[in-house]
Amino acid sequence: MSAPNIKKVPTSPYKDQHPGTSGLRKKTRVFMDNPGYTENFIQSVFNTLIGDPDIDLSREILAIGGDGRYLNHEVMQTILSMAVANGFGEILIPRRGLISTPAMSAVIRQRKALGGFILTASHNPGGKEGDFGIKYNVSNGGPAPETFTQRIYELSLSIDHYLTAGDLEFQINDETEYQIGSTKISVIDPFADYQTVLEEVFDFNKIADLFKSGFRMIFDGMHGVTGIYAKHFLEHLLGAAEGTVVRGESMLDFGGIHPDPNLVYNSFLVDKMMAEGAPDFGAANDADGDRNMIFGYKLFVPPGDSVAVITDMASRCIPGFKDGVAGVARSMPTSTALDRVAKNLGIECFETPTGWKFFGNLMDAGLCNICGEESFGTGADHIREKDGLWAVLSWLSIISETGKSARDILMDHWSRYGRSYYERHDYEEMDSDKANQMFSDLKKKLPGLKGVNLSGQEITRADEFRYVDPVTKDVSEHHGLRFFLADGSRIITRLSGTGTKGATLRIYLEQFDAENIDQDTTTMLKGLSSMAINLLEIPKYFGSSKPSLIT
Ligand code: VG1
Ligand code: CO
Repeated sequence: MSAPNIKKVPTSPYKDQHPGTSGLRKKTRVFMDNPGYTENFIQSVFNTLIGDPDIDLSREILAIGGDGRYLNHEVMQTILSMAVANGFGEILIPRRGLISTPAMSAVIRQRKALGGFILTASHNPGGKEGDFGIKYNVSNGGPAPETFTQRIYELSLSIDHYLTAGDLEFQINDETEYQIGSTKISVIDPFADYQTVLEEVFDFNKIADLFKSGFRMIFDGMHGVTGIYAKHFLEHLLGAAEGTVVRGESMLDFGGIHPDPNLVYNSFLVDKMMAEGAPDFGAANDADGDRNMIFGYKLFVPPGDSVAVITDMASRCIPGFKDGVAGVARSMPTSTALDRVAKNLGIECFETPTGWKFFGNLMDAGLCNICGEESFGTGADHIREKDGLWAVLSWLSIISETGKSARDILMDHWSRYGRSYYERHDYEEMDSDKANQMFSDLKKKLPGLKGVNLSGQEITRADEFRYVDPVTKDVSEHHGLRFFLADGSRIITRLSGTGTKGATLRIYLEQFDAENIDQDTTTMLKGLSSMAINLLEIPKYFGSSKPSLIT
């Protein structure tokens, strides 16, 4: 193509472009119906980069890809044109513009890119009436840290123009390289870099032997982007039977399903794995492939336990950890199962705010290698994102090395360490004013709650979680209210930063039992759940006390 015709387009700011827990997420229509909405945000990211005196875009590489949801293609073309106009040296595009969040993290790291856009609203539904989103990841491959997202937001409030090379239609379907003006466009393989980093961690031959022995699994791609990865890795490279991957084709609206792998939104897999004659192992990923749900035969493995088991078994079963695990981290509301393993291994367990962006500094500094979140996120320092496929390969490695079933592995774990019964109760699409009122009322009550008796149990501590990054010393505040009870149980509440309608209140419940390890979670947590409803006065603010989602 010839030299691009660069245009400076006047625009006026939108006031709501504050990236949340992970990226900017809105209803798809917000991106479609508001002129310049996408362009303003993208230019604000570029302006944040340009504002750094050490950065010269003409010497930098930018990666762009997405989870295949509605608008993926259009926004991809918009960003390409803007990246050319802003003078990037090279732009990397995965074939057909499709890439998972973990694979994008690998691309950025392996190719030393300055950063990358991932077009996804992650586990949120897609389609014209669903959600769209844009994540920006920085040069370590991880989500932009808070200081960076804050700067994007500030610049978005005063933006007055953006640069574009116009309505060019970029060829992104086949692997190729071409030049537009001074920018090189490289359409790349979406698997290669990711495969390189995974092969450094896992023994693929060993996992292949497991499948050769007749081991059966089911992988549910939920019509997001991970289906193509699961087919490539599990069926083609590791020899899992054809048909192992179900709902594997990427679809614009994910076939109408809510691509969030939990017990409610993925009842499809629950039904398959809880049935007589179920396969030995089951897993699902969310739309952009960073979340995972794991099942053994007729057994759900809770995410907080999954990361604890993987950490406990890593040095024995996963070659990348043969020298041991340096440290681990979990988000504050996540179950303390991981803390007990860390204690046993004699390593540190860091407690961070919710969102993967807080793990990056710890990993970069070599302080931790394995991380987990209660929201079905598990991962390690081979990249800087949570990684659904990594969790699956970790379990397959443990199963193949120990020769035990996932069920026996989890039961052994609980009998050695005890079990944290754990549940998250969500109240979705609530009135935002009422939710904010509830939080401000509760915060005022915090100092007086210590020693208060709650249905027979004393509150031993009540506070608001505040995080000081051990590496940068950056302080991050308002990350949830915590209530600790005399028997060690915890009630935690915070507002979601990924919703796109009203407020979503999350209540996290955790109760430890050293001996009774095979009880029903809901029954075990009944008492704690009603204590939480009373303590937080849910009916007073929201009318009903019934959560809309329990995971
Ligand atoms: C939720 C989860 C959080 C996760 C985030 C992004 O955030 O609770 O643990 O990191 O989603 O996940 P919030 O603020 O709604 O609670 V993903 O897979 O959507 O990028
Ligand atoms: Co996701």
